[in-house]
Amino acid sequence: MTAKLSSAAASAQSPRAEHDRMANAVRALAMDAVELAKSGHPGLPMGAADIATVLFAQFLKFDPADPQWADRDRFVLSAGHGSMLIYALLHLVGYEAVTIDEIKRFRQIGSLTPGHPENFITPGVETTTGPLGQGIATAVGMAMAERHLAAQFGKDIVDHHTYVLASDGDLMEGISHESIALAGHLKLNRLIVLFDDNGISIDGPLSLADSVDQVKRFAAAGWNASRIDGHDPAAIAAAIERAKASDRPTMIACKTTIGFGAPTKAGKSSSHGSPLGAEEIKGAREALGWSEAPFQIPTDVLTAWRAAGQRSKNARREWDRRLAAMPADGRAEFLRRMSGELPASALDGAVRKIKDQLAAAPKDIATRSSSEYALEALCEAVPEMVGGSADLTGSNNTRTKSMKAVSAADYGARFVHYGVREHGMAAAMNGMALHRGVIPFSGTFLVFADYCRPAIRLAALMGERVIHVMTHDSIGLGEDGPTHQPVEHLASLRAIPNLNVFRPADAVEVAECWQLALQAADRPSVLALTRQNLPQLRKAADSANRCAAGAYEISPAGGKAQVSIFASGSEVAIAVDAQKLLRDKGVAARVVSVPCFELLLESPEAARRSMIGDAPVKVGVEAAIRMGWDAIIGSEGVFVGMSSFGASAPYKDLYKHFGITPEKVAEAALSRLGGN
Ligand SMILES: Cc1ncc(C[n+]2csc(CCOP(=O)(O)OP(=O)(O)O)c2C)c(N)n1
Repeated sequence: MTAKLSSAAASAQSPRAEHDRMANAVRALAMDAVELAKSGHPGLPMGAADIATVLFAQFLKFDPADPQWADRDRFVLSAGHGSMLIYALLHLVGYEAVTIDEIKRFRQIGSLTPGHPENFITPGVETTTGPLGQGIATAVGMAMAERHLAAQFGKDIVDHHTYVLASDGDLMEGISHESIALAGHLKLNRLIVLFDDNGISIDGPLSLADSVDQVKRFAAAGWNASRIDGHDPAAIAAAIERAKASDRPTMIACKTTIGFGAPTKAGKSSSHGSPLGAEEIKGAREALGWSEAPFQIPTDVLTAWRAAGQRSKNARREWDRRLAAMPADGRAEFLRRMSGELPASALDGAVRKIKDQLAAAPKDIATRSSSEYALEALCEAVPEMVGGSADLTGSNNTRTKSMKAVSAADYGARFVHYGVREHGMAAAMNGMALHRGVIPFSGTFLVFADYCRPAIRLAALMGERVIHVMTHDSIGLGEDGPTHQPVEHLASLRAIPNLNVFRPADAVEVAECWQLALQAADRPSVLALTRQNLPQLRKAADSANRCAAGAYEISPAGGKAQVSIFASGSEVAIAVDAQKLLRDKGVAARVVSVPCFELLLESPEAARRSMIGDAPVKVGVEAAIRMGWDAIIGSEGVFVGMSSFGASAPYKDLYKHFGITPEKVAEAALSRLGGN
């Protein structure tokens, strides 16, 4: 415990003493804020304070006056429970919004210092973290976006690092495996992971549950990896220097003591996640030589930290100069992409062209193929779109003809082979979106949404524009059987707030849903698409985006409707056929296509009511479970769909077997009508 020796009196001039006092300021703020809040995690900030101090005071390139500076280094606190570490740092380096009062309001309603870091609340926080493993996986996407944009716009304008502070928990999570493998494969040498190697988690010593040699594990994935003393500032600085010069990503295992400085709790899980208590804090102050009152930072320490905050001013000015010296079009394009603003007229033009072509020559193809057809035009119009697939490229149809594969030799390419790594892919997409300058879209089977879910949930929470193409969206995929046939997935995705789940019915709806997904700058989208062919139901060249309301009448009753049939995706065509059968029986039915529940349920009440209508019988048709449909058809509505897992057979047989046919829909409507 070298920091123990430090005190103002010891040797205020020596760099080591200055480092210790700066790090101790972080420790003190962390233990005092957790104490005041009566909850939180002091152990990690106290243990990792030396690592963070070296990083922020000597290496990290940032401008507290402009947290969004495009070429800043990104810092991801993957172990989000240690949030007081980043709040202390942001306050100390001079992020104006993160005042000492905000530190005192740690974990209180409306504060800038919530329990876990939230990028949409606190300036300087790059991504929401808390679910372990997500941060490091998100950082991989940030590092990918950095390399991609550097390749496209040049290193004069994009040239920064992504630093991650990761804990034992982050590295035990399975997602870390996917992410470090991808980063190693792509040789993301601007990615530097500082592993807070304290050997402690909640249950106690790591030895209870883990014996992985993390250095060997990262090395096996193609990283530089080394072990250092995480309380030795010179060793930390030297390791970061080496990392910056590397041609591969780097992991530095920094051996630390959790709760460093706490007299009885240091090195123990008791310092991990609860206030230390008054006695322990008193002892820690003595051990660290920190005599200040809670939340007091002595002038010399604050001055040193504020100077660290101004360290990148020159780099910032030079970058501004280089940006100004760029050719005007390149500069405008770079700034547009980083702002997240779409090339609106190019996008509108592309969608119009797709719809005109479909009106002229309708396509009875699978919606996954319609999506590929749309993407050919969309990706040309929107150059920030970067596609990908988790090893299902030929099935997801997310690669357009002109897209080359991203590799260590070609970061400027626009298609990512994520490998069989759905979770790592979804988190990397979050990182790309958070970095800005890229709109990531990617593919897997809808049933594997479960493998992506924690990252999709975070995208929704953060309000990030990532677009998941999820094909093979029902029993309609056929022979692969129930392991591959999603049944509950639409409902479970619709349960995530701030996520648009699109299930387009034909090629025209696909183009419209793609447009809506791209335009939703503050939420992620899922496009659920079919494997099987579907008829193109929309033959007219509508200029309006009819899917924008979430639902619309695709086939009117031609009089007062006795039955309203609501359906999504592949079942809309079934509903339209059922409508004909009903008409033959003298029953007027209307068919409403519901490509997006969320947009329908968010629309103004009058519009929603009129779309749902007042036909005495309401029928919902979707080859999935009923959950969620009652919001449209009511609890008395008739639902034709799935109530069990699927089965393995040709898809037409499955639709018959499970009773999702025009005849069954008509029958269900008639029997309810008769019963009324
Ligand atoms: C996915 C996930 N599972 C569980 C948790 C609850 N949790 C918070 S911290 C932690 C482990 C703490 O160990 P470590 O990561 O080594 O952090 P340290 O004890 O060093 O602060 C756990 C299980 C979580 N945040 N995320």
